[in-house]
Amino acid sequence: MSGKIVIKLGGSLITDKRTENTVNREAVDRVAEAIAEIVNLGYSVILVHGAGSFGHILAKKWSIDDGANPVISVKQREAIAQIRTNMIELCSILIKSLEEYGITCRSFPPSEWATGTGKTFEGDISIFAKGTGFVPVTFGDVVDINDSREFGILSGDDIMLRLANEIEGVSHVIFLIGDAPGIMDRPPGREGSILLERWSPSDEVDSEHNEEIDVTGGIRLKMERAGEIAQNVDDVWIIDGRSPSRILELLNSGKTVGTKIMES
Ligand code: IP8
Repeated sequence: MSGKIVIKLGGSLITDKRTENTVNREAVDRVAEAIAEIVNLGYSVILVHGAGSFGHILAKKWSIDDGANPVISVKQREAIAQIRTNMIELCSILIKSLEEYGITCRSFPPSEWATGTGKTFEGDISIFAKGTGFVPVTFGDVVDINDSREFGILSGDDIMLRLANEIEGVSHVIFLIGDAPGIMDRPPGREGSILLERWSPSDEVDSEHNEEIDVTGGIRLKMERAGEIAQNVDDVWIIDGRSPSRILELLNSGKTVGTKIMES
């Protein structure tokens, strides 16, 4: 089998979003096992992961997404160094788990290859298409900005869009989330909420998932970027990462439990 798959592991899946620097090892190991199976089937996989409690809590506390603030700049610089260290640590936990399943990975921290935030950030995306024999892994991060803001938060969702659009031959783009089976018609957990099996950017939904601690926009940004990716890629899905075997089911049968994102 062949094909290129870009997968994002949401921060709310791989960490406990409410407690600083707390990894959800069980979720990481389960996803790593499924990814190893996909790689062993012959697919080439590119991984992106979110920050969860390794990034959002400190970023919110020191308003890192608003850029440099002279009143608290010393504290902001300390927080940036800490967040970058945290993100490298989270990435290495994921990589270690993948290595235990026999998968070789290489980490590409955005603070080293990207500048600017949002979907027009600058950086050489082609580094993710070059290597063979390893799975490239990157993540949402604090990056430098070449204007008066000086720094900001680059979300893994924006990186997903650029990877999906600029790397040739991407067949599937999958966003794994940690709190629902896919996009729900109303906030997950609210009584009567149901899974939307298909969603297009022209459909209105009242879907908020755990947003209050997220500096980059939570499920809304994911949906927006997934909708943009669906203009170019046929198989774009938001799936429950707590059941990662659904990715394999999707690859084998063309369908699974989750939300398929449609072109608008
Ligand atoms: O969780 C955010 O990335 P995301 C990155 O992919 C930081 O949106 C450092 C908060």
